[in-house]
Order: sequence, then C-alpha cells, then structure tokens
Amino acid sequence: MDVLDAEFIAGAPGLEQLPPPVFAEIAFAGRSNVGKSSLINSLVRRKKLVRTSSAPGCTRTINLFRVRLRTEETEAHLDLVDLPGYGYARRSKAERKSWGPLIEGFLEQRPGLRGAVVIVDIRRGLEPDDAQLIEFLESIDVTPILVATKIDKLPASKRKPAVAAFRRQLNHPVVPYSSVTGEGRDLLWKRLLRVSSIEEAAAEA
Ligand SMILES: Nc1nc2c(ncn2[C@@H]2O[C@H](COP(=O)(O)OP(=O)(O)O)[C@@H](O)[C@H]2O)c(=O)[nH]1
Ligand SMILES: [Mg+2]
Repeated sequence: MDVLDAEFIAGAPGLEQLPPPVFAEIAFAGRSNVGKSSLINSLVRRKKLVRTSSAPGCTRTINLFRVRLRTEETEAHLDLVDLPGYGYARRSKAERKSWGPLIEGFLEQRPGLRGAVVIVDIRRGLEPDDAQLIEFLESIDVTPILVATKIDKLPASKRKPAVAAFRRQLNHPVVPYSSVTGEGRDLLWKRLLRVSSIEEAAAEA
C-alpha cells in the first residue's frame, strides 16, 4: 500500500464550515495529547501534514486531510478527519461542553463516514471518556477501530502483556501502534482499507 499524495483540505470550527463529503471518510478521535495528529502523520508517512503539539488541547477545529493511495488492487481516495481532542481539563467548562456536540455531530451526520479510529495511550488504558465514545459509536452503527498508541514508551517486555490486558478490558481487537517507530502501520491500514471498502476482507492476512 502506497500513499501517493496527502493534502490538507479544510479546518472547520463547526459542522457548517465543513466541505461536503466527497470520498469515504475515517475519523480519528481521542483524548487531547494522546497522539492523534502524530498517528495520522505516521500513517501517511509525512512528518508535518498535521501539526502536532506538546501543549495539550491545541486542535479546536475539525481538520480534513485527503489521501490518494494505491494498493495492489486499486487506486483510491480516502479522507482522514482529525477531530478535536476531548477530556482536556484545563479548558473552561463551557468550552468543554461544546466539544461533545461537535464530535458527536460530526460522527452522526457525515454520510460518507466508514469508521472511527479511537486512540488510547497504552500506558493509561481505556478511560471513561473513551468508553463513552465507543458506546456512542456502536449506538450509531459506526465501526470503532481501536488503537493503543505510544507503545514505544513501554519497555519491550511489557508491551505484549499491556496489549493483552487492553484487549481483555475491551473485548475488541486493538491495534498496538507507535508513531515514532511506525509499528502497527500496516495492520491499521488493512483495517482502514477494509472498513472503507477499498479492499476486501479476504485481503486481510
Ligand atoms: N514516544 C511517542 N510519542 C508520541 C507518539 N505519538 C505522539 N507522541 C507525542 O505526544 C505528543 C502529542 O502528540 P499529538 O500528535 O500532537 O497529540 P494530539 O493532541 O492527540 O493530536 C507529542 O509530543 C508527540 O510527539 C508515539 O507513538 N510515541
Ligand atoms: Mg492534534
């Protein structure tokens, strides 16, 4: 699988400002600072397509990126949507309240949405906000794709047990990931291509 092209399409502060959907879309959601933007950059192998930050809570807009990709079978476009991070305690209550509707509104209203990647820090595991989001996705029939990121921050001997514990907690497949080493990239792409109907399930090893 090659990413031939990746470009920023739009940054929208609200649903009304988003361009209408053109291609299949995959949303990326997770707590502020969990590594969402880094994950998207790592997936498309661009260092700076999406701005990353060491100051939590910076992304306040819905950012849409378009990738053109080539698999063994086909060429296709896919839109990746970086949603605002949730759960950042230092923002005002009013501001925090406004994310729920923005994130949920997007997930509910985009007709081209094929799945939502929910990103969790392997060292923190699933937190109540994440669990709520997964429940919400299931209630609206959007497939959650769970990613445990920052796996490189665990010593090698602790990775397998941590991922196993996470899978048990969720009762759901989890993709272990590191945006630093690229571990998990191929597996996550397989899931994304399948959920977007770009490649058949049979293509998954
Ligand atoms: N070691 C390590 N650091 C990461 C990884 N992913 C993100 N980070 C770091 O975590 C911080 C937040 O990342 P960012 O992608 O901006 O998070 P976002 O707020 O969820 O978009 C940055 O300092 C990143 O360099 C990872 O897989 N491994
Ligand atoms: Mg970000």
